[in-house]
Amino acid sequence: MTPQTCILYGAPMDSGKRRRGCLMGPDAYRTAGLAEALQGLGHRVEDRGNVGPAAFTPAPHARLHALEETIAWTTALADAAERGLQEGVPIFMGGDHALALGTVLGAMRHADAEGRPLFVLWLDAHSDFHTPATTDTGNLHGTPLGYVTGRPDFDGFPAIGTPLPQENIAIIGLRSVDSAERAALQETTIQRVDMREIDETGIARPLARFLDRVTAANGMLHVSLDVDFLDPSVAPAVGTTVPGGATIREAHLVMEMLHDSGLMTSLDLVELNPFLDERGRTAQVMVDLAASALGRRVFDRPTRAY
Ligand code: B3U
Ligand code: MN
Ligand code: MN
Repeated sequence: MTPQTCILYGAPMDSGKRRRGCLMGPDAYRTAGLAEALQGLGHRVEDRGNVGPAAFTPAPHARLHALEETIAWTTALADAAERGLQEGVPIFMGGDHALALGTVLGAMRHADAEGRPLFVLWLDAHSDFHTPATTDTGNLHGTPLGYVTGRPDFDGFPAIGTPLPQENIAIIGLRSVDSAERAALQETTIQRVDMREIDETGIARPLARFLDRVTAANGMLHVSLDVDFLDPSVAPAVGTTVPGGATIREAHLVMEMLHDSGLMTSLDLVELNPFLDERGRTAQVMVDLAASALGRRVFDRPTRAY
């Protein structure tokens, strides 16, 4: 296995939704031994501490929750992602999924500078394809894919330049999509893989189809792993549990295929809410999944019981 430089950033962002607790995520990953797990695989690991939002002035908003704070995080995280990608594989320890407004933007800037296309793999029960105008909840963690693909109404957010092409995105694990998102998604070429398709064909086939496209384009690949991609029975520490999610086995297979492909250039670990966890088990599952994405093999994973 080729050793890599893994650069850990804590992103204790909690502004993407109302239910609090994701700000404890980075320390839960540290406590569960993310750095040590990656070091144990032979990688160089640097924990750069936590990113913080740029300066902001909160203002009341009729519909959107914590808009100014979310914009401030977006600015800071885009910079961190862009810098991290120049030096290694940045891994963002979230924080809620609104952090991907920034990390994907930073990855887009980096890919642009490299003259390579960026692809995004979104592992999630939700499609996160809202805009600030379509969200029912006002929770901006439901909007990052809308933002990076250039959908309208992201006033105040950093300009995204050239939008991420829809055909460079796959969302795997879908089982909770709002009607406005569904209508918008159906007009796109985003590869949408719901739990039914996974049940019918297995998870490897649609993932391989996507990874083949990344390889053919010599693309960079940002992976955004939402805790709720997993079934709540194995990953309870998330505010938006949706039954019927991926199993531990399916999730590890995804991560192992990502590693085998050699394509992943950056990673988000999002929506872990340690306040809702059971003795750290969800944090440990997420650490194990990250380790699989960075080369841990099944025969050297006898470490712990869930
Ligand atoms: N689509 C809903 C629910 C949701 C999206 N992302 C998460 N939950 N984690 C919304 O609020 O936009
Ligand atoms: Mn999400
Ligand atoms: Mn989700």
